[in-house]
Amino acid sequence: MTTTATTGSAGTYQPVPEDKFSFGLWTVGWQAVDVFGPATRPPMDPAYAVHKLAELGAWGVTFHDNDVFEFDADDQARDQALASFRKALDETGVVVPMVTTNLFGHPVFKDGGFTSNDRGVRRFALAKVARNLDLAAELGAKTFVMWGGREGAESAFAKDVGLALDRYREAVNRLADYVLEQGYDLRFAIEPKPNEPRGDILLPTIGHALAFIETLDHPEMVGLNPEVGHEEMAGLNFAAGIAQALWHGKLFHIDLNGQHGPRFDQDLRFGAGNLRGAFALVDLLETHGYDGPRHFDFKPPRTEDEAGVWASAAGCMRNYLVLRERAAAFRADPEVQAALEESGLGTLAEPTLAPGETLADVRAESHDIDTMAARGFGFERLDQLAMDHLLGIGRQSR
Ligand SMILES: [Mn+2]
Repeated sequence: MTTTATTGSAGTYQPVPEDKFSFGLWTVGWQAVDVFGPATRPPMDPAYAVHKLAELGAWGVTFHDNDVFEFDADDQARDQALASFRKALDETGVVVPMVTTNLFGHPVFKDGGFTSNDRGVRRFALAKVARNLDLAAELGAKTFVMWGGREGAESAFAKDVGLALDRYREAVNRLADYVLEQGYDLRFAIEPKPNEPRGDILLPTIGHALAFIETLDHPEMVGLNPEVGHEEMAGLNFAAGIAQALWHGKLFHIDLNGQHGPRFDQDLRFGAGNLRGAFALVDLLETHGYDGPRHFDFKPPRTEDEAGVWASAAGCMRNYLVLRERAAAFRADPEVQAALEESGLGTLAEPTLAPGETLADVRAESHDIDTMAARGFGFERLDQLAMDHLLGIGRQSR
């Protein structure tokens, strides 16, 4: 490792492996092809990306199968590409916490993988994922992400959503069976997204995916990999969605990036876009026991050369560390603690009925409605304190 774990990152915003920052190969390696124009950057060798990420202080790297070897690679080409990648992992100490499969790039997947209307495509998709599960287990990954970007439709009449969900469930069930048969220490994480590339994607939000997971044969093996931008594209509050995912015990992994509200998937670096949302998210992750990877799934904009790519990647980690520091200062501030007390938040932990009480007891008591109705909760003051801390205005200067 080029960074030292002993100095820690406090005050310097220099990431260390203990911060558990990880990046997809497809993020820094994105050649910036978009709908309106070709690549603006040359391809990046995965081994080179691993070395550069290690220099920046990253702990882990993640990938789709075809980020490392071509879709049509023969066994020899696949082995060669993997050998080069593994060598870089060994040389740097960078780990592979998560692996995922590309079921969206090749034209064969134009109507999806697990839910294509073509049964042959569905069978091929399962085979491709199973082979990639073997690789994930070999590399020590603990999480296997499923982003079904092409699982969906452009028109209501192209897809029977119920039948498609049957096939989605069948696929996840069979793959979970395979993981159990092989004895792999792997869990699945479904990544919701409302649209793009399909007009409408199946399992579009955290809520849809949570409900789907409960219908599986092995729901305990399947959780979520929510992405900031994907929920915000749907106009939803990401931190609130993450709080519910944590409440269900389903936050297996997370994709951190930035987004300016409902529009195309921007994949900005973490902290760009909705900064207040990012602050709330970091505060939540750091105070509610999430100990998984802090994984960045962003795309350095098309305007950037390679130096800009690394600046963007470094910015993701720096912004997380700054927000983590600000969130800790917010929580430690006595004025904040007083405002939290005034807000009544602490009493939300108290069951509404005391042990042994019944609804009849509640109905029989006299309720002081006028006093309760007149009460202020002080949420604006609390939120302004949060804003002050986010803006770096300490207690002393207030
Ligand atoms: Mn995205």
